[in-house]
Amino acid sequence: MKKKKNSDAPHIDEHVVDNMGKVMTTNDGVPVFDNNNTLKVGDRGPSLQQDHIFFDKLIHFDRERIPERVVHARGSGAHGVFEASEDLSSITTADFLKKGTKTPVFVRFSTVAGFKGSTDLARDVRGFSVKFYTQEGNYDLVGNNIPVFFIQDAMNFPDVVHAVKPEPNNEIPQAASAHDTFWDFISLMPEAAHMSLWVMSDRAIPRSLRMIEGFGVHTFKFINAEGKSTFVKFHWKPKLGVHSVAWNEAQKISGFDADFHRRDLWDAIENGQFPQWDLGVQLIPEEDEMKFSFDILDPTKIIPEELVPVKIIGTMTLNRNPENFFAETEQAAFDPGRLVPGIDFSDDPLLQGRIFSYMDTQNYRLGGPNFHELPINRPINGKHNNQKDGFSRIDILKGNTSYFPNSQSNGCPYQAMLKGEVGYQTGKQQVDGKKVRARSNSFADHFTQARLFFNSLSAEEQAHVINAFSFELSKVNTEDIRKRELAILNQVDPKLANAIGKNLGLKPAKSLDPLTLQFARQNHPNYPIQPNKPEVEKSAFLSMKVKDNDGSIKSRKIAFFVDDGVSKASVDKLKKNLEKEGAMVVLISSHVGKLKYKEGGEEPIQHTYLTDASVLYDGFYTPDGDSVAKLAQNPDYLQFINEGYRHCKALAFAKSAEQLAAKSFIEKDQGVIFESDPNWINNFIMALKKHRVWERENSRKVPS
Ligand code: HDE
Repeated sequence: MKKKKNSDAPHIDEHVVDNMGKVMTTNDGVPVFDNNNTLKVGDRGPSLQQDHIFFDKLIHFDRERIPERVVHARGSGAHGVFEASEDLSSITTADFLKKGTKTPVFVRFSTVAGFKGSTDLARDVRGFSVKFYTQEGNYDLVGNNIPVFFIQDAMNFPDVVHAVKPEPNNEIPQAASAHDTFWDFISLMPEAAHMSLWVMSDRAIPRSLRMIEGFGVHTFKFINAEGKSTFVKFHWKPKLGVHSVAWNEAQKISGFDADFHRRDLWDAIENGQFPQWDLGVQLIPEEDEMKFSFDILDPTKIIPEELVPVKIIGTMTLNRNPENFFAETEQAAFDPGRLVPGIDFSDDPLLQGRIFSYMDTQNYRLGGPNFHELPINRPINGKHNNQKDGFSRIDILKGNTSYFPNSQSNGCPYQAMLKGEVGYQTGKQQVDGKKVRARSNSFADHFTQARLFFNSLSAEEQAHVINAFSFELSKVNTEDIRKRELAILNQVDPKLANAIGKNLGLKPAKSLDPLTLQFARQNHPNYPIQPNKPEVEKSAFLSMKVKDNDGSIKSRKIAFFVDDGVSKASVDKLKKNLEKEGAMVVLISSHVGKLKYKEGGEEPIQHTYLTDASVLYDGFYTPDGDSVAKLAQNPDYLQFINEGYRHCKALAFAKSAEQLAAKSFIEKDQGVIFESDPNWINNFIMALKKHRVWERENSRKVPS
């Protein structure tokens, strides 16, 4: 497919270099005659120090790596466009939010804990960073796929990161929270209870980056033309729905394809299946700041959508893969401090700390203060100021002034206010108080919303949370840590704590561990306090369970088990119906090369029982043909279908292949579909739309 240029972002396109048909040169543009041999004294003699061409090549190579991000090191990016759909003019002056405005964007998704080369399917939060190249400068919405955070104050951030990262003595484990130091920290910080439930839920093991929600997490402010503020929470809602894999599956995907999410995003965009999200906002008038049972400045709290509905204000479409991973995805610098007129910070103490950290980290990671000039970071409307010099300066400033005020350049660049223009305006806010290092009492309820989250999940999702906690805490070596965490979970919900306790051989304590209490009282001396009565006990928006008559199979991957002699008619019949719904069919055979059809004719094939595994697919079909007899003898095939069944996926069998189900551990249910069933194609599609037959999970854990 021919690459589409993103004409919306010419500042990036103009830097794309095409080597096609060009002679190789040094970095100074000198044509290279021989790129195979260093300069030597005789063809068997020592090399010469005057080989400037060789040094030019090696010196660059020696410096190819830059420091990876200290968190969110592993990421995947894509370009796209955001189109605003609502009139928000009474609430914000933000130009890019004016109805009908189209703004180019670059998005980077990431995991948090793992190193740059770690697996995509780690149990972890996903970063969801969006850079809007607006006409009023760049705006970065640097969020996550989980709406709350572990900690309330930025001061604890390096600690929570050190705790989750590989332990410092042996640098084990990679991209995993299932170890002592993480749970040591979490079990001493009751404020982490809410987020820890989200990370132990299926949200932390997405099926695809195209199927995650995004949240700004903190409360921000919209500012209107009169300078009036409205509090705002940002939400990204994926058009494909929110879906996850099973934990057993996630662990196997990490082995079969550590790039599973990166590949999925790349392939979808290359195939023209552009992922889309609606951008939604929860708007809270300034006067309502203190109206809720929780504090809207506390980043460990959500505002349930039942209290403040999410209003959709636009749609983002990702439609172009980067040309070059390093130049774009790796060098992209996001910063929650990068705001445009009409948007402002709230006083959330976690957000306040972030305002400093990102610019600082980027100055270090990207080698100095000129990272704004890299094509991926450049504002589309240009930048004009008196800042100059520094490592790797790209812009060439004209004239003899680089100060303000000046008369020599007619006072330019001028301040917006001097010509009656509106630049960035901070929302007016009355601030009055003593300087203190302290935490507000309104931040001291740590369990009510953790309970709200757990109560809002389906029975299957709750079971997954219990299993995830049991897995992680079983990997913890220190029993005191397990006990402390169980005591925290007992405050959230005894059902949850007892179920996990059973798996750990421990009875959860009734009250918090004295050590946990000691740490909590450092922030809230009268801890625990009596929490306010919550407005809602359940929120319908927190569960990922697919509702009846909902769901889609667009871009889902369905494996067809074939071999030489398979019936083309049988393959084509289902393939046509699945493709009509937007799904992708992949043929899997015993060899690559050409597949021979029973009816004659051949088809190129690239996937085999050797290269692939059930965990890489959403559903399965075994068509008719002479291939059925071969599959009956193929243990890899049987493993495929057993594992697909164990992971609660839909499986369909053509008539002559129905007997193969009997050779496996598969039992008939609503996700196991036989061609002899009436309406089988429709039933298969319906089962795929449900994403998983989770009900199968507990009763049918089959060997695979
Ligand atoms: Fe970040 N975070 N963070 N963070 N964060 C970084 O910035 C930091 C927090 C988030 O795709 C770093 O350029 C502090 C919350 C994303 O490039 C660093 C605190 C949320 C990304 C940093 C937080 C995030 C980062 C590392 C607490 C969700 C990836 C490299 C005060 C709303 C951006 C970099 C990308 C990256 C600091 C907390 C999201 C070190 C100090 C809460 C998505 O600056």
